[in-house]
Amino acid sequence: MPDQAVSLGRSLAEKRRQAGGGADELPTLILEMGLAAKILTREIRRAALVGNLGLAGEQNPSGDTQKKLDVYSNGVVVRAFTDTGLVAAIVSEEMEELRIISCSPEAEYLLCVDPLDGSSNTDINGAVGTIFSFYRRGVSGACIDCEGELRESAELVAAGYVLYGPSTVLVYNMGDAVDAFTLDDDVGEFLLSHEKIRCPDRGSYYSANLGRYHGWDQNVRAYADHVIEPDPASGRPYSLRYSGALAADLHRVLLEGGIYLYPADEDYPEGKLRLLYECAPLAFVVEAAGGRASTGRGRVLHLRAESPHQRSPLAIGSSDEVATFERFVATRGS
Ligand code: AFP
Repeated sequence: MPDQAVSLGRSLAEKRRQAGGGADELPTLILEMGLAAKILTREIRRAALVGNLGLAGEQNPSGDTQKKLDVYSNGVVVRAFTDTGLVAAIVSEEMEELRIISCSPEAEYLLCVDPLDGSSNTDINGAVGTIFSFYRRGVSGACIDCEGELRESAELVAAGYVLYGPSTVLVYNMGDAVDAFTLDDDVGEFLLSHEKIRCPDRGSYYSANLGRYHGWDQNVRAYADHVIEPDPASGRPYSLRYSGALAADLHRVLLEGGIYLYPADEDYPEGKLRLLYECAPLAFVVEAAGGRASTGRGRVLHLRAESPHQRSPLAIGSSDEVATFERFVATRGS
């Protein structure tokens, strides 16, 4: 460990000091997410030994059968943020309705979360994640009206993800820069490992479920054909990387460049991924790192959520790669 290790807590305290102190509670919320991530790290690692793998039996609001770890993770996150007194309501992949937590004036934030992203990977010891975002409420001290509280994505104030892989990494943006903290198991702290991350403008990885190729629009299929067409001058063919966990695939693209795609298809005419707790939070991170996040036809962060589990197509990653995808979508018709 370097002598000058910077913990998540110290880094957040420094950011709060630089912002002049004040009542902004975002650092407290990010720190709380860090605590939830430590608990989830422990549970994910020992799940096979304590009977916590496999199905729980219930379906979530998106129609996916919940894993035991989905249910556990949702419980950990909801309890963590209920206790802060700062969160008015939570939208979670694992809960049908927006959950009202507090109507007090201090409860200024709305949390949108996918507690365990990529849960099909749990039983095979693959990478999984937690994706989160915080919106500041327009009105405080009044009880929440479910639809009215779904803020425009552009009004996000902080977002990030936790990736549970060979190590646990927490990546977040509070509106200034994208930093990553890696959990040091021995110290028990998230320590700064990647500061002010910049997403490369170009990259030669692409990430998509090619099994859905025949359900895509011809323009999307043309793009998928384009990236594997050999053209050494432009770095093609690109290499395919797809794990089934958005947080893991996104992390590669953020650090090494490339593009992650989940376009609309015959089964998912609006796209499969959920706007509030998958697309928008990652768009907020990637754009702050100089990348781009698009539906194929416009910025993800310009979308307004009309319902908690609204879906959206997503193309995210290096700015040039996503711009090329948008050109295919725009010029080839659909
Ligand atoms: P959940 O496990 O949270 O439902 O997330 C899975 C996911 O939304 C995203 O993480 C993956 O990239 C994508 O779906 C995988 O979908 P396919 O199985 O259709 O490729």
